[in-house]
Amino acid sequence: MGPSFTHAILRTPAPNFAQGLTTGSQSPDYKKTLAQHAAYCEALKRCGLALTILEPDEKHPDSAFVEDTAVLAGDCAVLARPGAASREDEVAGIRPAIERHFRKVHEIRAPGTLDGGDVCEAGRHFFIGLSWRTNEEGAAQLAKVLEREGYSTSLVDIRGMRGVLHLKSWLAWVGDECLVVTRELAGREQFRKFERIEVVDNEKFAANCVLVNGRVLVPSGAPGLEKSLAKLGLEVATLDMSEFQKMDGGLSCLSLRF
Ligand code: CIR
Repeated sequence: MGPSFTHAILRTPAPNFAQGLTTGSQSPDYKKTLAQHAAYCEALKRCGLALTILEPDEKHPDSAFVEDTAVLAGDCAVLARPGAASREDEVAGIRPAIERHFRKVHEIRAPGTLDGGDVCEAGRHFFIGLSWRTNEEGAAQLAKVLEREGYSTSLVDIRGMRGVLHLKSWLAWVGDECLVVTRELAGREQFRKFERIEVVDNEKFAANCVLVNGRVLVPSGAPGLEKSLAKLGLEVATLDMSEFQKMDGGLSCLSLRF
């Protein structure tokens, strides 16, 4: 079992979406980006969520990746402090929507940095990634808030690893005690108590999948993972994420779910 969500916050990609940060060399097509975003919104609605879709923000080409701006835990929200300078002010843009829904709103403060993509909820436990975006101070501030709220936390250092932006690029929780994880991370001590579905190397991008009200949203092109999830009795819905992947973004990054 996983959490039951009623809402999600998203932001429509701006026309200059292709000017965001990326390690890739292919430029996303804007029309296709919008179509994929619309399909993603529809998928969330089919999972029973009411959506708040914020206006495109051309000042911040990466702002469709709303997940990086906050961490949500029960009735408590923590505004993040993104580690990339070009994304820092995205938090001011998400704050009103968060404050509308959450009574308790905390924030990560300098010199801490933290991207929501580095934070993976797994029931009453949170894995917090240390990455080139999330530093030790940011992770410690978040852990303190979460522990006060009754969650346990553990740190997962991914700083020395090639080809991974955020912890959740390579890790997802799909309910109960089960994680989806890449080969590189599967052996980490922090995941020892969990059942692990390891994605094969050519489906690595699909480790960023999302459990929403009993259904797992998976990027298309990962038949192996789809099969493994189906074996666990999980319903799977696939979504074409190609244009977001060109900007190093995964499926989870496009929404804040609560
Ligand atoms: C960035 O580099 O910040 C964006 N282009 C992609 C962010 C993806 N977010 C995520 O994985 N949580």
